[in-house]
Amino acid sequence: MNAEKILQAARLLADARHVACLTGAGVSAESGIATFRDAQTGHWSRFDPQALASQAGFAADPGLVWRWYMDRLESARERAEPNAGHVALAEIAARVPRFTLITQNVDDLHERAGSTNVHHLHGSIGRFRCNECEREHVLRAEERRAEMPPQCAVCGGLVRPDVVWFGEMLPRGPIEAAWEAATECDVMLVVGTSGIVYPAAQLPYLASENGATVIDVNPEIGALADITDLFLQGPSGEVLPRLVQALSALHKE
Ligand code: BJW
Ligand code: ZN
Repeated sequence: MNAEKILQAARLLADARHVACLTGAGVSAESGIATFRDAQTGHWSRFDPQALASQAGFAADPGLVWRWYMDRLESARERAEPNAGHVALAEIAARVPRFTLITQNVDDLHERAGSTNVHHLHGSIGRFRCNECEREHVLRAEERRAEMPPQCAVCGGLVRPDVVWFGEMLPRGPIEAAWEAATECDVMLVVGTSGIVYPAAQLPYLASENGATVIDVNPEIGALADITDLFLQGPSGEVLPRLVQALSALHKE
């Protein structure tokens, strides 16, 4: 990653009034959490995450979907720690007048790295609700190990993680906050997303149409290439700390 591009990005952040940041699975990759479209590892490599993360997948095999989420919950909550990329985003937030963090991730690594007010577009892997009546379900330890999802105490429906599957609506609060930030920001920092899942992928377009500069941090050139003004190629755990360093140096000038 060339130092001139890092400095250019730091200058854009230093001059911004409002930075909106959209993160995807790539920001958690260096914490050991598998992304969706990169190769899955181990037991789960035989299954298509896009098929599992759907109402049809749950109906076809609720036990399989339940085990997938329980394994992912364990890796996200018990094995994974925030990485240098998550920490750097919390540090950038502290150095700009306004920072809105929008994530597609269902883990809580941004919060654990010190970010506050995180808008989770696709829900949280640590909350549960009934698939029928939507009532919240507090998960018991033995239910985590079970082969089948628990049943709702009220209606008997199957319990599922409070995440957004394909074909489902995104939660109103986070999507409204994200839309407003994308419309108003002067810099849109996109980190670790393939940019192919909508409506989240619309946000950088919206920001660009409204005059914001789009900075993309990713090891691979992806679907957002057309509207990216500055591409910082590399893993976010390496690129973002360098951006923080450059931003701090500018503040001291
Ligand atoms: C690194 C890295 C490192 C690696 N550092 N980077 C308009 C057009 C076309 C289709 C649609 C549309 N509107 C809606 C749709 C349908 C659908 C959709 O988008 N389909 C597409 C596949 C085409 N969208 C929906 O259904 C959404 N709902 C909706 O629109 O409701 C209205 C509606 C209802 C009914 C009918 C029609 C409309 C809901 C989408 C929900 C997505 N849910 C999931 C699962 C969440 C729960 C769970 O975690 O299990 O969300 S799917 C999955 O994809 C997950 C992710 O949040 C999401 C995005 O993936 P992400 O984060 O970008 O990860 P990857 O793996 O794709 O990419 C990783 C990236 O990281 C790569 O670029 C790597 O290079 C990079 N990377 N290492 C930095 N170290
Ligand atoms: Zn119920």
